[in-house]
Amino acid sequence: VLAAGCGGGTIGQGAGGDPAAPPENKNLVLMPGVKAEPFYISMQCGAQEEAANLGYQLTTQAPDRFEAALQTPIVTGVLATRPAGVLIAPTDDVAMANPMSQLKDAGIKVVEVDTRLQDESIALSTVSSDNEQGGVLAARTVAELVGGQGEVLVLNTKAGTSTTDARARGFEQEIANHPGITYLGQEYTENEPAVAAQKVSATLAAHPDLAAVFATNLNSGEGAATGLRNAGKTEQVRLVGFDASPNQVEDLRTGEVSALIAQDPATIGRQGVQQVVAAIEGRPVEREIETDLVAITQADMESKAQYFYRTEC
Ligand code: T6T
Repeated sequence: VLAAGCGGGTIGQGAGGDPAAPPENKNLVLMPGVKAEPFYISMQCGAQEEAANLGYQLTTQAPDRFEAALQTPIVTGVLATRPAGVLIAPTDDVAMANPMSQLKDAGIKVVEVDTRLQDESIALSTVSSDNEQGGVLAARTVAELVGGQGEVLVLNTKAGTSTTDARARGFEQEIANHPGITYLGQEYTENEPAVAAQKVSATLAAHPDLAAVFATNLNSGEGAATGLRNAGKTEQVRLVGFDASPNQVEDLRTGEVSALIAQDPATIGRQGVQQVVAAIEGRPVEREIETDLVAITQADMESKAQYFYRTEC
């Protein structure tokens, strides 16, 4: 199999090659979990900037929905173009192992950004927030907002999403330390805002005294806010959401959201590029890199505007 983009020169580069000789293939591909979504757009901005700094070209390819069945053919297509390295947010912690291992077997350097596989032998590095700790932080924030009393729901996205599973796990562990809180368990939204809104309505019908909702990501948070608005319950129910999209930030400003746990996706993108380039150039790579999380409330939102996500670079 010939490597595309290696016209006339040496094919091998990076680890195992001559570290003094610059690699000829300087193409990187970023594969976010879903297209046109502020978390991943912000990640792309950071990644593009860092790739340009380091003299690499970075393109982005993402599925229309956060779904392994849609991301798999994208990975297969990228494989055929033989980039030197990829940054990928696997949409399922098991189903994406097979397509990603094909990248690795082809000698392409693989770095995970945001989400990860259960199989730790495929990616060289994983750059993400401490999602479990983020769930703990969300639980403490919820407990404080409701004065340690009342019924609480978690809106998760899709089982098999490593990040949101970890957030829900951290939340469940911490909320158990608050005996006045009745934990209603978690509902899955399939990462669709409309499903999130509908799960909130259904929960309110069964639990009219619902005190709080923790939404484990952007789409479930935006959908939960819609569900509360539709039911006229934004004053009664405290909503804490992961991420900081423009809609989420606007809902925080109006008080319909009580707190946001923002990530630092631009830094995830930048660090991901640094790691994949280190691998390509035969330098040491860090297996795990953790980026910041910050809780934002209406009271401190003006001083934390640098954490708001972007919709363009
Ligand atoms: O919360 C982020 C990301 O961390 C998660 O893995 C999937 O959902 C988001 O992209 C937000 O929609």
